[in-house]
Amino acid sequence: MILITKEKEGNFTPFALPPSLQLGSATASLQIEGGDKGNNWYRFCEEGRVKDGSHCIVADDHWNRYEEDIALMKQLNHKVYRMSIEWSRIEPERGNYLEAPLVHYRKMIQIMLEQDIQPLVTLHHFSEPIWFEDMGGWTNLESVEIFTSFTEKVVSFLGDLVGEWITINEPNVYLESTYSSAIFPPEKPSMRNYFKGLKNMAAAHIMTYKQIHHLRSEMGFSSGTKVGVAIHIRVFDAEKKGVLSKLPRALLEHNFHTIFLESMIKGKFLFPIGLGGYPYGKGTYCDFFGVNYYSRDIVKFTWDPRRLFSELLVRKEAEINDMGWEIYPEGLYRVCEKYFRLYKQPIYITENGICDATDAQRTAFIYDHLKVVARLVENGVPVEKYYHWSLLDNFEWDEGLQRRFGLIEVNYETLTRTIRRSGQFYGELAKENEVTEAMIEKFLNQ
Ligand code: IFM
Repeated sequence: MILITKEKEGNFTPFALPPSLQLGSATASLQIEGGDKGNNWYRFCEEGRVKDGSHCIVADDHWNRYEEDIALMKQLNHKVYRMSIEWSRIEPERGNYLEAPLVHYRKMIQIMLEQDIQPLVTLHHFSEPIWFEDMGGWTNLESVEIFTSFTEKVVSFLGDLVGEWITINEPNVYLESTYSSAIFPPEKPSMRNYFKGLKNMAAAHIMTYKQIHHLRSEMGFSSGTKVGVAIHIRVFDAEKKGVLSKLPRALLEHNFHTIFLESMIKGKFLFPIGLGGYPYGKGTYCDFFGVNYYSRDIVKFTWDPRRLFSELLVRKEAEINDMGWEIYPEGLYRVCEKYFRLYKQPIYITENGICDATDAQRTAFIYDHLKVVARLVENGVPVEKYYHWSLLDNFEWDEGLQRRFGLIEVNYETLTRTIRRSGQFYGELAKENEVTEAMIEKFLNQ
């Protein structure tokens, strides 16, 4: 059953995707691989802290089933795929690097390339070795050097196959969830640590940006190296017009978006992680603008400094997904248009997707968001790649396995994969590069 609101029914019209746009999907190692006990999320699960009581130790068993999963990507006509490397597999103890897992990732990537699927590889996607968390994680100044060494190992081993890298995924969500709302391990709230972590993550990003370019050019690649970060960008709209609503909105904008973007793209460290200077030199430390877009929040003033004087609400009449997030495709337009104007970089939509267990909303979600992408490109905003989150249902961090983001459904008892109707739609769209009347009849108007 497709859940289409009355206003929407019959409003679907054909459209073409820009010929240069490449479609695919995204995942993260911890959320799909299973089998690794050296990371901090394994410990979090062992301590029974996941909301639905589920565990990441098996997840989708992608570590063993990656060939089947790559075949599914191919079936869905992927041109690109975003994946991540599980740090604790490579460096289970500080300074002790293992080659076998790198060989495994290499094989995985080789199979993808044989299928003409171009990888974009993330080096840090939330999970990290237990020893790293225990030394204070990103709040420890040593984290910069440690992460740079890890990056060197990985890129030296895989850099001949992979030209496109994301250093850190959603540093803003990582820090917010670790130190502000503290729903991620080690669940110790501290705004001081939020900013300490941010300063080190920004430094690590700049160092590894330079390092990846250096390593690839030493390997003889004079072009094709693209390095960036994937920032989670939300639309924050003030609840009311007055200053009491505008102020917390502006604060959030600054602390959740601007400080991250300015430091990681331009090298500019704004207050409170700096005074607007460039401690690592003025430059451009991203080759694309990586945006993870999901939703918007309405910001309401509240007398609570620990919450940065803001409370996040959802518009009353909004259509929401299973997580309660507003479905707001126009936000993707607003975000890409705004940041292209500011940073003038090609855009990769490194994540965009919906939590929808019954698959009632996902097809229309894909239709609406890709239509926005087509409009952006038509209006001169260069969106080059779109990675749907996610290929498969997976382990949604503190929410556990109950949350369903996949184009492909995973049965957690049998680990069987089944392409959802929305996945079929996405696959057809990727093949045809357009939404046709026939596709609208088949997938949307029923
Ligand atoms: O599952 C996460 C992903 O790891 C990071 N971005 C948001 C997704 C959905 O919550």
